[in-house]
Amino acid sequence: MKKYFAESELIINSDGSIFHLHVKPENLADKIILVGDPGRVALVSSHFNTIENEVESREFHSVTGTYCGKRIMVTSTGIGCDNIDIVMNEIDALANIDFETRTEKENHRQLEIVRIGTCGGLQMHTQEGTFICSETSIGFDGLLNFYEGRNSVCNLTMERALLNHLGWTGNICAPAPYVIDADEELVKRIAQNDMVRGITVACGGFFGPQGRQLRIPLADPRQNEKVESFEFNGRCITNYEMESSALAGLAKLMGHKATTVCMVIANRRAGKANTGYKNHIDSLIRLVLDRI
Ligand code: R1P
Ligand code: URA
Repeated sequence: MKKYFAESELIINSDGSIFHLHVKPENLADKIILVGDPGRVALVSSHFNTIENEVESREFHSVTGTYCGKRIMVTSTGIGCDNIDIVMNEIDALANIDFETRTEKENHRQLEIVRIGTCGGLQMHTQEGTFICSETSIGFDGLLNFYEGRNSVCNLTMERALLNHLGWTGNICAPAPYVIDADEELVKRIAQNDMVRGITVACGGFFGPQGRQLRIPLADPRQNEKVESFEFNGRCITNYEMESSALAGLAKLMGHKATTVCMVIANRRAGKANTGYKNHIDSLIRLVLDRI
């Protein structure tokens, strides 16, 4: 018998839309662009040729439309992996659960999801303005550990190598970092030859978890030095942001294709940041719209 999703587990608003996003099943597109900043939704949808739906609730702002004949939905997630848990579960429910019967649909619908964000660069070749496509994401956030299939989708050898390299024990590594490879075909198509293909660490915070110390000391003052020097099969960690791990992990568990592309706005090695990035991120948006 098919599993029935109770009202408390799958919350549907009275207008038939999903609880947080307020999107209805008919407005979900197969191609989805996620952005952190709700203001970035207007930038993405300004390139759309037609718009069929626009809805806003809390930090979640969604626009569905078409770009060069492709039906795309752009949604803002706000900051952090906790919000990615909400957005991924709700878009997957919109795609794969029948809201009338509250049961899973017969045929799986696969979505293609690209997150466009900003990040901190960790290597000399990831200076401000560089576009990085995450081939692999490392979660310092712990979210995926709450899902049963975590070990079946993670790169456990790389996880162990990273933990040994960091030398973390006790509270700082509980839960341990998880390592997830993005969809290979999607990375190839989105990154092409003009983006760095990187290993991205997604952190559960912008300051301490990214080794940024202001007034209070860090548990591991050498964190960034260790993260920057980690090597696995000739690859190094390129950037820090705050969502790509949960996105890559949940997409794998749910059977969707996903990756993250970010523009570097701060290079941690050089100690430099650029807050005037709004125009340059538009070039990244155009590349993704053409390639998704
Ligand atoms: C922190 O400033 C935020 O910027 C990055 C981080 O992942 C975090 O969400 O991405 P967005 O620019 O997409 O928000
Ligand atoms: N976003 C992050 O999460 N970190 C940075 O350093 C810059 C943008």
